[in-house]
Amino acid sequence: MSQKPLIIALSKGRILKDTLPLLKEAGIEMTEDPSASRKLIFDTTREDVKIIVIRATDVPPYVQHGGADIGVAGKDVLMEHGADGLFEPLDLEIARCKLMVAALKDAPPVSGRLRVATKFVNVAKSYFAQQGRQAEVIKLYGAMELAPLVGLADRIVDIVDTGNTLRANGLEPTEMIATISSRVVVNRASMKTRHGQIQEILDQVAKAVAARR
Ligand code: PRT
Ligand code: MG
Repeated sequence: MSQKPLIIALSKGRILKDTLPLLKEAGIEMTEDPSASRKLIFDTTREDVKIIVIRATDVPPYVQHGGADIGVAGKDVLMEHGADGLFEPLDLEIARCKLMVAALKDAPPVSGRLRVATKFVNVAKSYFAQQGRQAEVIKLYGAMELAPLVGLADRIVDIVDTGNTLRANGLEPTEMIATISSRVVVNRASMKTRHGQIQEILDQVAKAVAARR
């Protein structure tokens, strides 16, 4: 049977590092070290599976539009992108962190319109709207922590793990939006047309996740 290979999308960094041991339990191992290569598509020990390595924020659109059948993405990235065209069948319980609002330490409450800097524009807008708070959301692509220091924003919405990055910049978390971990997402059409192949992988990975608890 020479069906086209199943494509799994992972992002460089902690998701790749923490997902590979789980995929190994499904008999899927990369045959080449991706950090030592400029390639973007990689063979695995399973002839019917390839792995692509892309930006974290590109995983949802790749899977949604069928560039990959399966992907792994942080819940933060999925919340920001939206769930259109994606199944989210499995929590891998890796790359855990929190999505939080933060402010300058001991910042006074803001009356009226809050200026919020973040790369999570959709999440921030809906969070403040839900609370009936007026917010002007400023889209940034990095160094969110800087924005309150230079008066660009009153608050930021960002990922917090240890809190060291906030502390190092004189900031503190003020509100928790969501607890985050990485999820498996599956293209809706692939889930139907390649159900057996995908479900088998999901079952084996789920077992590996459970075994670590
Ligand atoms: O770096 P790039 O722009 O390519 O993409 P990315 O930053 O989204 O990728 P990556 O690999 O950094 O993160 C992938 C996923 O890991 C995120 O989508 C989260 O779901 C999850 N994750 C877990 C984290 C962290 N922990 C984390 N600590 N993502 C980012 N951070 C950063 C955070 O942005 C902040 O700058 O680390 C800093 C905070 O860490 P502490 O420990 O100082 O609080
Ligand atoms: Mg990063």
